[in-house]
Amino acid sequence: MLQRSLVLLKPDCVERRLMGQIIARFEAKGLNIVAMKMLRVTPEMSKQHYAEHVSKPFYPSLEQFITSAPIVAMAVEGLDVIQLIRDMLGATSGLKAAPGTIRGDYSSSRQMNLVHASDSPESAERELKLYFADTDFCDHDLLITPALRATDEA
Ligand code: 3AN
Repeated sequence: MLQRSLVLLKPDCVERRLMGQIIARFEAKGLNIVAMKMLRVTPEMSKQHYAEHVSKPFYPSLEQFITSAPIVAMAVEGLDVIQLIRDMLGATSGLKAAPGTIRGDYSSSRQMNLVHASDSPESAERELKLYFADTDFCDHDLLITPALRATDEA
């Protein structure tokens, strides 16, 4: 099924100048970036984004981190892309993420794990609205789509 996922290149990714390498992995996989912006997450946005974690003991540290420097937000489109990107990222902690995954290759931390991606269609819908207005999306069919998958794979 064609889906969209909210992907964040977190402050550690921006600070470590790994943005290009991470984006390149999504592009090489054949995924389609349909919206993108750099921004600073505010404490209010953090509380909305991490609503499930707000009452947990580690939340203050998480908020401090995610608001500490700019991030890059992207809407990434592709077939079954929500689970696919989670698989590309690997386990939450870079120490546990399998080699070959983005976190497994570039992170050694649970907090500084470089990239966030939506974990379900419901999360994706909620999170995309937090970062993007309807007018931010650039819908376009890539000319190379026929080279990426068969027409009956949609
Ligand atoms: P993912 O980014 O893989 O969806 P989440 O949403 O479970 O992972 O966690 C988001 C962030 O919350 C993590 N990157 C980490 O900074 C923090 N976090 C999650 N679980 C814990 C925990 N048990 N102890 C400390 N921090 C945590």
